[in-house]
Amino acid sequence: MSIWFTEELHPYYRKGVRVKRVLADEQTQYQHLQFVETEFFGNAMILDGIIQLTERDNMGYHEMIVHVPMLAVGKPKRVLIVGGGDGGSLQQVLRYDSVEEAVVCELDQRVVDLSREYFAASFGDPWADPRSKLLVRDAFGYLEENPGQFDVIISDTTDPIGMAERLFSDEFQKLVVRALAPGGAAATQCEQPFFDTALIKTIYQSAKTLTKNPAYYYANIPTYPGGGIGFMYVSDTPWTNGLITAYPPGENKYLNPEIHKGAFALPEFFRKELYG
Ligand code: SPD
Repeated sequence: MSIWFTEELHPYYRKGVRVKRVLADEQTQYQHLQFVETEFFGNAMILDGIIQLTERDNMGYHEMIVHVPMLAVGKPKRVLIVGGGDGGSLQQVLRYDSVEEAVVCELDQRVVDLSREYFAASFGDPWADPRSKLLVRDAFGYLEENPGQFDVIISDTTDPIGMAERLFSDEFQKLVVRALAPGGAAATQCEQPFFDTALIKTIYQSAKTLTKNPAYYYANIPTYPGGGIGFMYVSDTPWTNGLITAYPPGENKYLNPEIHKGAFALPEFFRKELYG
């Protein structure tokens, strides 16, 4: 049997992947959680009807959201991942020998449990690393309690719908910047230039009032709307510092020096909108 899964994040745009079989389908305390085996993209996790990641194309997302701020900072020791219960960002963070602690603040334990099962072939078990610390709780309170604590903060979130909407607020961004150590850097999942221009602009303008060198960058991920997604880099430290930092041990599948630089090049309509 083979079926199409179609996603409609925006009311005017749809995309689909062919699914071989459903691996898990449950309503957790927070959301509708599904794992499917797809025809081309390997296993995929779907939350409330929206594809979060697939085994085949997640590397563009996880390598870019993690390594851009990590390389800019140089030798990050303490890292916080907000969301990220699938373990993909954690796996990339743990490649750095300098990392002493990687805290993951994930609300939904079931996302962690089922990802450990269905993404084991891709991510191994990053949770077993003694530097990993899983906190099953809301990130707002944790950020409030930890000012100046983290060299890097990665907001590996879902889309700004329902309970995730406030992770795209000014209030959240202020807490993230406040939780950074001096010279620290944050990267946050920041949607799609064509579909979410106004939201991205608001987030950039807020980042600009909080830090000296925010910038937007982009990665190609075929299973996301529009074929890709962007990130907001938020820091006093320029992202360009990362261009001269050696990569951590392990293999990059997406990032290379040209991609790193090119990711910050924006289409003219969007560059004007964002930077004026
Ligand atoms: N429109 C889909 C955006 C998904 C962003 N979250 C991905 C989580 C991967 N760790």
